[in-house]
Amino acid sequence: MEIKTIVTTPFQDQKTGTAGLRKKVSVFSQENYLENFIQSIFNAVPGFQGKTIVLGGDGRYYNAHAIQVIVKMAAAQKVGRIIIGQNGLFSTPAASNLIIKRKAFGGFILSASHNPGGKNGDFGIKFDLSNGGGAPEAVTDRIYEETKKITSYQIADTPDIDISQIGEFSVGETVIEIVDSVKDYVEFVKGIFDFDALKGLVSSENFKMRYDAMNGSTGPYAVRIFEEILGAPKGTVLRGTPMEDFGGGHPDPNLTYAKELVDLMYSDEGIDFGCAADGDGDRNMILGNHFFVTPSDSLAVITANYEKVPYYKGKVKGVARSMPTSRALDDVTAALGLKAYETPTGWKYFGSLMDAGLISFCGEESFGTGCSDLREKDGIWAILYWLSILAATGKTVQEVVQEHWRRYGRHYYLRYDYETLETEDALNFMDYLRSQFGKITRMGEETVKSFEEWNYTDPATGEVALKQGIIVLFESGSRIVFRLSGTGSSGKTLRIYLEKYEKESSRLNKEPTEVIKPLFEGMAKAVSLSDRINREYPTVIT
Ligand code: G16
Repeated sequence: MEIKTIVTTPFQDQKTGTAGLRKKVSVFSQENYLENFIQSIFNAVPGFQGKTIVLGGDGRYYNAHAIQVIVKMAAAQKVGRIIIGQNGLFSTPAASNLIIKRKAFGGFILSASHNPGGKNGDFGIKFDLSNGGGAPEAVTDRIYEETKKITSYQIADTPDIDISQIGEFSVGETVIEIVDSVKDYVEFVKGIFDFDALKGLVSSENFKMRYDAMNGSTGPYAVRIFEEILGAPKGTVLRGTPMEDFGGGHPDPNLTYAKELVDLMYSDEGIDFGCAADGDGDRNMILGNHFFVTPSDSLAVITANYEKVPYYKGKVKGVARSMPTSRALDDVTAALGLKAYETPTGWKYFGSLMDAGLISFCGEESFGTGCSDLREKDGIWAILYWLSILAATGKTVQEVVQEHWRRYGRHYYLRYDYETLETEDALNFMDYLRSQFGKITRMGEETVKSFEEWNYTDPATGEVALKQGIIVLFESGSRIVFRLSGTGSSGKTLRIYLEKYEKESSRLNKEPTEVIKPLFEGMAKAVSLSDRINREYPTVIT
């Protein structure tokens, strides 16, 4: 097998964001763009030779091509073994599980997660380390440095491989192992949850659930777990076929993009439990009948009920949330005497806390929840966890959450996203906010207690991440966070996270929009939001 060295020139825009490199397919399909990035990973992270790696993705457009390129480039590096999901499919948590289980050196996850797919959509690559989690910033910075100075890459001159059949064969010195994408992940969740108890609930005639796979990677996982193993009727899994363009949809499980599921849950069909996962299966949404659980509340409820999942009984010592995630979790950790950690946005920041044994659960307001048994967030894990709570308590989703609010109070919470802003407007706005630290003392009815930049020091590694968001804390306990997204593929996305705490029992069941509105309006006026970002309305409110 001949190994070719191809001369190339660097691209200047291969800096990874919150979760890997995400770009439009048209950007990735420029000559040598993908190859440069992959070679930069090999250059920045020595030691691939002879080792095992995991490779797969969410089935979006460009995955099939990228897999062939990565196989040939990995063969050129004399990687020992490449474990590939059949047809190239792995959900992100399933890939993380395999990296850990097979003690792999790392993994390439091909996904732009919840971003739209197809020829005109996004593609992405995330490099995970041997702990099964996204490479930390120290590593991604090294990769970025390599992308800026790369002059050539190596690639094996060999035909494309067949990834449609389970089995093993070789490309040069590299063994290719095509595996059932679902099997190991099913074993993983079976090791955590009581499948007999879950079967009792899920297969019961009195319980109806729907799982929206959004035509992403989790369809086959959900069919196997919910329909085939737990006995839910056929048709429980909606949009279960993975598609290159996610059926033209936006595979993000929230009230806007999983609208059909939401409509079903708010109809008179009498569905008890609704859930969805995103394109690569790491995000999740939980719904009850006529009821939506915010991701921040979901994390708090999961933590508050950890003794209901026998596997976690007595095991949970600490829990983490990303900074913008509501502080509902903090009430629970304080009451249960658990250690609480606050990290920057992005799952990779939880990894070191897990590696240090500090946390068992973690979550983000962006529909991410997970556990330290993996290093990626995990939609199906969260869904099985919720089903376990329902099975153990015999309560509905709504009853579980409302009981939680009565005990701990409710953190009303909304996130306003302003997508594809002009980069200059967005950056200027953040600088303007900085210029107002200590100057703005009131926003509408609220009195400002503090207004500052949030910087982070990892308690396990001492690593520092600066400027991870701007926080306005009010005397009332309300809070607003501003930050720019690190996952967008064009322009800038401004996220504004608004939170208001309520303990008074008569005010626990209000509409979040109604409760948050004055907080938003007071802020918008105080900082002249629309004028500064040149945008009247948010693109999405979640
Ligand atoms: C967004 C979310 C983050 C999340 C990240 C990656 O980042 O706000 O909480 O960690 O996406 O999520 P996924 O892997 O599901 O794409 P950002 O920087 O756009 O806010």
